[in-house]
Amino acid sequence: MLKKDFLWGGATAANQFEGGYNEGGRGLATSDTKTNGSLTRKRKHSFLDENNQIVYLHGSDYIPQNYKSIIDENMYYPSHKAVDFYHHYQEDIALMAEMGFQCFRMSISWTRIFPRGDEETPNEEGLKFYDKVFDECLKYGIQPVVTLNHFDMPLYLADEKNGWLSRETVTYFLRYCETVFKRYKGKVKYWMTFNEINLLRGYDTLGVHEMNQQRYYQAMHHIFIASALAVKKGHEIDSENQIGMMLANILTYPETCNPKDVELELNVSRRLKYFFSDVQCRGYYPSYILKLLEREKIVIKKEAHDDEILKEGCVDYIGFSYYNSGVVTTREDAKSTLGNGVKMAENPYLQESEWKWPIDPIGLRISLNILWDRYQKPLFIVENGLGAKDQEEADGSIHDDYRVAYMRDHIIEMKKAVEEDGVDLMGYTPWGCIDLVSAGTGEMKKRYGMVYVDMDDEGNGSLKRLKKDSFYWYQKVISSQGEDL
Ligand code: P53
Repeated sequence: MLKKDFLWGGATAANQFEGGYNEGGRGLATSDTKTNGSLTRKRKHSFLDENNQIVYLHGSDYIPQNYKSIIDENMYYPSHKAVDFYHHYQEDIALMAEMGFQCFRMSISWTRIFPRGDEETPNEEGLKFYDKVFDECLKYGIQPVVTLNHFDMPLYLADEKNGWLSRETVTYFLRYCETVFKRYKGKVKYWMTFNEINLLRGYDTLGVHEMNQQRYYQAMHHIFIASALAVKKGHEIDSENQIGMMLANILTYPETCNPKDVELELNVSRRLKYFFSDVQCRGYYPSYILKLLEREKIVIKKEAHDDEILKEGCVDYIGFSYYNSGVVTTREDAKSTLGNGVKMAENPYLQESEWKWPIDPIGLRISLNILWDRYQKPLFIVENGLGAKDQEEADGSIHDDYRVAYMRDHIIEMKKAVEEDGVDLMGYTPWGCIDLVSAGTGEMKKRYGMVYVDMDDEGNGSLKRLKKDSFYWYQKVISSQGEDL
């Protein structure tokens, strides 16, 4: 059995869910300058190659954008309205409660609290909004699980201060964290610092216009320091706080037993994932990265106490997303690449989603075991799910048996990791429990939810909420503590 206080729930992020982008005194965030469709598709999933060129997983016809704070009236920006949780939070939280949620993962929009980022005092109206949201959750016994930074930052800090390249940003981020830790003390106990810290690359997440390897590692150093300081501060303010990291756990397999493939997979998984969890869980840079920096002649500018800060700011738990696995190969003729010269192969044993993400439930059990073996820290599956198109029937029902099948298979493997392997697992929050905007593509039709939201890719629709078949299924799963699948 899963433990008694296992947290069942669902997950969202402000810029994909909340909307109300210019209400309540909120300032612009980098995510507010992201249009939908192909532009964003090409800006995501990037990787730096040996020549400091950014390689995009979804294609090479990237249109360079060197934009500054410009919102073009003729373009559609999905984050502006998103699915309007800002005005629907009561209805949405009631739906979560009806499913039996014990927790709700969401992010705070930094610019709701500090509209430019560098103010001395926070925006009271922004703070009030989250008071209302948390109170609404607690009314139903739902624990908020809060990501402090989910794929955006104040536009002002990006454009005027060079984003995370600047040490100043650490100070501003800390001011924001301290403000919300104090304000929501007693209401929020579970936190995460940076969403998918290992996928931060673009302007939207790092706030850096022109990126190269040197800059990337410097910006990431600042993020590691900011996260560690936030963990320390959060513990000082409330010793009850549980503050985790958040890793995009993309599992990689070697294509064959050729030791060269196996060695490649080791190196890829270190650079893609374990570098980040090693720093945040162990409190220091791993040797393989120090050697890499040395070889590449990358010098990170550190301040005197940075090494101590990293040591003292280790996370309490590992939150991670798990959607799929990938295969890496040394075969020259393999066609797709992961960037960095790494070639990818197809996995003949797995089916793919409509968006070509391989579906691999066993990979979830493997991932849980790898992370548990490596760190011995509690784990929390804070994202998982199937992005798929849904069809609304004439009577308003939505038969998403494909989503139920995906979640069932993953929950089965998750339970094996707990019950048969003894992994310490805190909870499970499937992604986009109420339909929201896709991070990778800006689309609405790539839906993850158990609640349907009537809106299309251009933002048209009534925003009405409908319960899908998966809603009733998940309700049953939660009430049976994962036994009735
Ligand atoms: P979308 C890539 C790979 C794994 C997770 O993704 C990823 C991404 C970014 O696209 O992001 C996480 O919306 C992220 C969420 C995101 C979700 O996965 O592209 O934390 O913000 O929406 C699903 O289908």
